[in-house]
Amino acid sequence: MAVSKPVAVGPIEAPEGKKLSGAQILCECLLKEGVEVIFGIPGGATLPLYHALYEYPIRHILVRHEQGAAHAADGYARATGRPGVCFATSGPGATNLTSGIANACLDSSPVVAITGQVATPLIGKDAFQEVDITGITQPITKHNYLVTRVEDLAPVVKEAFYLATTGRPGPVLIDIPRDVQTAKTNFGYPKGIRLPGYKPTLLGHQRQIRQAAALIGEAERPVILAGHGVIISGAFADLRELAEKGDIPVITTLLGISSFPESHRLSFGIPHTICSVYANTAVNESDLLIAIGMRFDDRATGKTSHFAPKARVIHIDIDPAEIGKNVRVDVPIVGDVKNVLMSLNKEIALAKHTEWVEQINRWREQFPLTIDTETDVLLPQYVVQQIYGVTEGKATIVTDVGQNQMWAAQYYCYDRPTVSSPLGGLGTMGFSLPAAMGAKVGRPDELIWAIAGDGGFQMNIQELATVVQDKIPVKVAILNNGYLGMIRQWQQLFFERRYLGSPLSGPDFARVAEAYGAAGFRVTTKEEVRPTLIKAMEYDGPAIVDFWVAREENVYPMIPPGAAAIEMIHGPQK
Ligand SMILES: Cc1ncc(C[n+]2csc(CCOP(=O)(O)OP(=O)(O)O)c2C)c(N)n1
Repeated sequence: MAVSKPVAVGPIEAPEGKKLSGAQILCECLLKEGVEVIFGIPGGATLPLYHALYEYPIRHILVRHEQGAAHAADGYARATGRPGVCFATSGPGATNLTSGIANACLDSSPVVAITGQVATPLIGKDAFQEVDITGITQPITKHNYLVTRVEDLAPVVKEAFYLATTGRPGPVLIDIPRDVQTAKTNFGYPKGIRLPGYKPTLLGHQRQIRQAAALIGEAERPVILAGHGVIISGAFADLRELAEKGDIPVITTLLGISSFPESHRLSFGIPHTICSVYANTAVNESDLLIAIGMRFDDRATGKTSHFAPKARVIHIDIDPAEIGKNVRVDVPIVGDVKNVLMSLNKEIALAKHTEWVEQINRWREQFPLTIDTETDVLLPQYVVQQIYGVTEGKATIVTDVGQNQMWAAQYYCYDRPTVSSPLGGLGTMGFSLPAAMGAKVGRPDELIWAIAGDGGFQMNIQELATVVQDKIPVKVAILNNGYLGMIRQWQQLFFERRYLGSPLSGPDFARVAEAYGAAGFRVTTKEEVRPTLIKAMEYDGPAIVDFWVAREENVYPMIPPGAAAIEMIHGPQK
């Protein structure tokens, strides 16, 4: 089993004069880091931690499955910009965290996961509930630690929070054996960090910024591709300035949704395997892509060899490992998005691309995202539109994965920065309820709607107990189509309609919600949608609305597997 020591330790504050146990030291450190809440489940290997935590002013929220703890910490982190913390015991508690940790890793979310481990003399002996969680999570964390000496604990925690939140954020795991939790030492919290091998580049290189400005000046059909990095670095105003000054159309990735107001005249949707025709066409025809805080995920590009064939590429990202990883780049700029955009905006001249913007508008008119407004059938797109209408666009939307996620991306208009947190990279079913719970805990004044499919909702349905017990008034819309809908859509379009494994039964979700102590509603007609949404929002507690939507509705446009973005299937015109 790998043993990590803190790589470097800054000066330690004067000890406070008394010895503390490892468990108390952890709590002191969490307080120093400003942690206000922990999502977790206790076990034998974390009981000393819980014993100590009892005396500290940090809220503990008992989840019903550790995957829920990791997603809640992730949802909290996305909603607040502060690190989210989860606790799990050794063995199965720790392994249950892993989907949530991997999800946070792929989406650059600062989660600090703390696990109990068997006592150090038992490590490597296949002791009861022993797993090598640092080994298991090595590829899905930004860094992880097994703390074998109580003296190392405070510096490790300091480093863990620093690593999780700086540079490209990501999850960090700290594994603490039981005997380290009970051993005592003088407590002191390091004031600083010295990590010689870890120095995120924050300022972009001026020469490359000037080169980028020159390319922008020459471009006739430029497109900005804005990603999650814009949100993480809080560069909303800077992105808007770049777009407006250069008159450049903006397309956001799935994780970049809300980085640019979608009602803006220069906003043109999302390029994706499943999203808007005009966004994919604009990228295909563009002569300059300005990719900002995004990583050219295959779902954004389709077949990369055919991606944006006419464009030169400027790529701005804080993580140098992303540059040139998936697509060829002409001008790389490594740095924090906000810093780079501030410098770039000083270099670029006022420009107009009237004809190009009009051309994309014509594509939008030609291939609009439309829904059949005449039908009496309850369409999932209609439900999302109504959620937008009732919330006046002011809700934080947390989605699950599948068709529901795509409709939430297409039919809610995201105008406010930082408020949406759809999951991107791992696509973990079961994310929405626990992540919405974490977001609501972090931003109690925010209206939080989770949008889920009936499949994904059943994957972490148990967290209904948590939101009821802890009085966390999230609202959940289940787009219930009786299928693992996205899977059925693929089977229909590419696998000869062999619907094996996709038809799905479920409980009466409204009654399940009530059984847990939440409010539950079922909606089967269009007329009921709006009044029921209002009732759910007026209810002073968690509320679940089960929408019985059209069973075989598809998400369009869609790029077939292995195809280029431009080869998308448009779907029937409505
Ligand atoms: C944990 C996990 N298992 C399997 C999948 C594969 N998968 C992707 S979408 C999907 C269907 C989701 O169905 P549902 O939650 O009902 O949502 P819908 O597509 O109908 O909106 C599945 C099974 C996944 N993304 N995550």
